[in-house]
Amino acid sequence: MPLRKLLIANRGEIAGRIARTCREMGIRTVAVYSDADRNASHPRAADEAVVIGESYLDIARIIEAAKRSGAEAIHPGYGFLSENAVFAEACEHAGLIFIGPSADAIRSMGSKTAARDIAASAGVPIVPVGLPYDGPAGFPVIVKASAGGGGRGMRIVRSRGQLNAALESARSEAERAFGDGSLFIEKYIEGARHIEFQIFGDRHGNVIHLLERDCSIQRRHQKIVEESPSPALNDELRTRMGEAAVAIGKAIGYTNAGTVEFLLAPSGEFYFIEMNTRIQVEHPVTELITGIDLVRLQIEVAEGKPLPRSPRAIGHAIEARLNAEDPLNDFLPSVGTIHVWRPGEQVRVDTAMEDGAEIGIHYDSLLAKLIAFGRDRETALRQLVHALESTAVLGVKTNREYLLQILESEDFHAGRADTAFLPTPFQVKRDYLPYVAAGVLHRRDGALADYRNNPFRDPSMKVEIDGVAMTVSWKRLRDDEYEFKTGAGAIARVVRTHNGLEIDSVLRRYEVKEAGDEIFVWSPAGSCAIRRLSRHPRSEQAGRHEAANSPMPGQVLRILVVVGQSVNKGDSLVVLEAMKMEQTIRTSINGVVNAILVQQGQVVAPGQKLVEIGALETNLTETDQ
Ligand code: MV4
Repeated sequence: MPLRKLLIANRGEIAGRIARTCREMGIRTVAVYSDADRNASHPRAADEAVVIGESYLDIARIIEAAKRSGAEAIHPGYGFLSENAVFAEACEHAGLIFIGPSADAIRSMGSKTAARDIAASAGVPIVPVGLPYDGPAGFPVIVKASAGGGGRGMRIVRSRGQLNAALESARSEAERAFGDGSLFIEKYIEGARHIEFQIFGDRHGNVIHLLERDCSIQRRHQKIVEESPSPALNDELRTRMGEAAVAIGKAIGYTNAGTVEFLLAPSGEFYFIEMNTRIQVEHPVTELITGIDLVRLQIEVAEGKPLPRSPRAIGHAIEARLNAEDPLNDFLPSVGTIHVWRPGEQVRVDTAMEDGAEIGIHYDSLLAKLIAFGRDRETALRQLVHALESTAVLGVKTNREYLLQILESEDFHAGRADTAFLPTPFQVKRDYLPYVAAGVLHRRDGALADYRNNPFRDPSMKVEIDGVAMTVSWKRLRDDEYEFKTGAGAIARVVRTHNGLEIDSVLRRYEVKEAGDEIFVWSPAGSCAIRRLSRHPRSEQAGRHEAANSPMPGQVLRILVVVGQSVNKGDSLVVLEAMKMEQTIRTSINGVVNAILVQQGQVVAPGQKLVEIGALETNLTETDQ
């Protein structure tokens, strides 16, 4: 019986994406949204929507919403409950079709060690395991959490001396992340690439693969650039890895969409590492080269339809994940209002963003996926770079320039990027004058341009950009012509025109948005947030106190100190969480905890004081401490 109504148990870009395919299929959709997502865009992407309270993990509320709305099926998307066997079972028990694999398949692949055993039994190569008792020959190894994936609880260990500490820290991280601290150890494959195969199983025993995706470019195990096909595979290797992926699917009678992850060693040997039993963030690159809508195929397989024959692929697709994070501040999350949202054109854009969208700390940092398709890799790459350069986001910091740095690097261009390619430190050598000139001159009313607090001096402004404080002054030469200077001596002649700013004879367009004490400036060459600083430097705090401030917006997860406790430089004080990432705040001085200014669970803003430390009265010199 063809489906008529489907509930999407997810949010953000994937919710809108699933709704789009359902609309094309003539299936009515029900969205669910949390209290924090009341004004998000995804509820409007569906035919109707139901509020489900605090969390997208509330199985009872989601099932109840499906029953009340008359939905016959639930699509979990990715993340949240998408690999939760209990949820899959709850759907079936409620008479709802779960758009995904069986609960048993989810369960069997949920344990990384059980998954390895299944792969080995299917004759698929797995990474050699075991403690390297036979001396240094066994190193390096990698410690992994049996219950985890995606890098949580993972440690690379290069010598015996590091092993115990690594096991201890991996165990506690795995305990915290998965409630299960059990670990296993593998031989670490140096310079490996992360190659994953999309597989599909139907309810007639067929299992096919839809080729591979190269996901080697990850930052702290978060994928940021993915492509298909992989520049590292030849047809022979592709055939063997595809057969291995299908063999694993067949070994467990897999149905619906799944992804088999491999490591490809520089030697050309490949090893199974884990299997994901859901649709993945990066599925669009597979869709663009095969011409198959994977969400449509998921629904058709769930309706009992047979799979198509394995597709022939054409061309090349590359995806970049645009995140709300600050590459110049350790990629900490960036929150705020999206005053201007204008993604690049000529590429596929999967997003839930729009002008005025609020970016908070509760959900992950993904703003959009930009996916370019071309007849070959160079064409796709050129299109993606162009689209990213013309993507304007004003109101939050993003990794746009970082993505451009990766895509334009020689290693990426040559297809040499393996898992060790990152973290290339993000360098930005920017001439800030054009951005400040754009910020000052964007107000036609001259409110900033003519601002001066001293009639005998040129107008000037004290600002901070990318964490660098500077004073910029300017003077009007004639009509719309100005001369701008920085305290460091940089100078530029700027003419304001209707087409943008002509700076030292080069015309560029800028987009500017003021919000509070920040001026967001965007140009194709780059974007930045200019924070206006008060003219009078803050009175130096008495040297006796220091407040540990929050470096980012977040929620207080754990408070690790008590009032009166002595602390040494580098000791952990508070753990914050934002966008599913934990950040430990440490003290930068020796002292005693004078006051704890926050409570567990409290949401804090960037710069907010968390803990006050009284400096120790000591004449110890730095070297003695
Ligand atoms: C590995 C590995 C090398 N050797 N296992 C990363 C998360 C999960 N998907 C599996 N991952 C890896 N497992 C062995 N035996 C390399 C990765 C890996 C990786 C490791 C460190 C830093 C970045 C990485 C990116 C992709 C894969």
